[in-house]
Amino acid sequence: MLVNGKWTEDWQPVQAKDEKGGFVRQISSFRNWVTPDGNAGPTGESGFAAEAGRYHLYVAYICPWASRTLIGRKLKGLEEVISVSIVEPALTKQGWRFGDYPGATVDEVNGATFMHEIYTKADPDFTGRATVPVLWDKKRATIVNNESSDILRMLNSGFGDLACGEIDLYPAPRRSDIDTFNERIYPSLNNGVYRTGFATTQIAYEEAFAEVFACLDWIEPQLEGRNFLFADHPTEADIRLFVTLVRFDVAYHGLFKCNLRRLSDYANLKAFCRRMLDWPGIAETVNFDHIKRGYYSIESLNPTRIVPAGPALAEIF
Ligand SMILES: N[C@@H](CCC(=O)N[C@@H](CS)C(=O)NCC(=O)O)C(=O)O
Repeated sequence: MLVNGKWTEDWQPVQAKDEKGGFVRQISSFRNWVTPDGNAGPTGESGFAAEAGRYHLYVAYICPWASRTLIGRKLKGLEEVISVSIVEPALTKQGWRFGDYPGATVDEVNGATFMHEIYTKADPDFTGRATVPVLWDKKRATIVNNESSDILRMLNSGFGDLACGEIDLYPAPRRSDIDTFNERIYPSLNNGVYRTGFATTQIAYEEAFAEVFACLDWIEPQLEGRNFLFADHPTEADIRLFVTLVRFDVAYHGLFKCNLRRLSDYANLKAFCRRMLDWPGIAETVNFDHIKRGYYSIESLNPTRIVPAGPALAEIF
């Protein structure tokens, strides 16, 4: 991670934990918003007006948080408006790296080799982990925002007429349902699988494990007879659910020891994932090779870094 702008330590040993050995995720630190007129959003400062070609997304295919933003960019038809760089799947001693691994890209905007260079470009004294996703402003040469839930929401409404208006990811009549759903699944499922996988005590592991499966059991009947959670098309809630479910059997079940059941044992959740994958644009954001290789290269959980041979996406969904 970076300390006062200097890359100081290996990524692996420095996952933060609480007094019970539970995994603690870093709070995102850049919280500005792109808005149609450049006025300030709910947090941060003003001056980030929607413009084609001005903003750039830094993502990893392995990462569920970054994948939220890749899906949002597709569903809102913003591919020509916002450019993208994709890091290689395996974290290096210096964090995420750009390069020529199949499916990854170089950084054509800043010419960086490592993601941490993007953070120090924005703030030469930055302290923290150099996480993805990052929304970068080419004009002001700074990070607009590095919190995926903010970025997903600004992709929906911050780009005004530049975005496709056909799909509203946060429809007004269902906002409180979507918020309630998001708040329920973030700690217990989206971050719950990480709390399970990175627990350093038995008790922290078992608590997180129980929450993961209680949450899946709670969602399964909600999808009975429904294509999507709150509309006849995917909303934020579906995106935030999908990015965790699609990684479940291939990464979380094995590596993170979330193994009470497989995702594919849940008929409605599995069918939901298939529908999401069939929605135009979504399957292109799912790179199973990156997901597998990325998770299984986490040395603290898999010292041999052997990547399991199975299962393939088509075998699960
Ligand atoms: N709050 C962030 C979390 C992002 C995050 O934790 N990304 C992980 C990848 S899945 C990362 O970049 N980790 C690198 C590190 O921790 O050094 C968000 O939702 O945008």
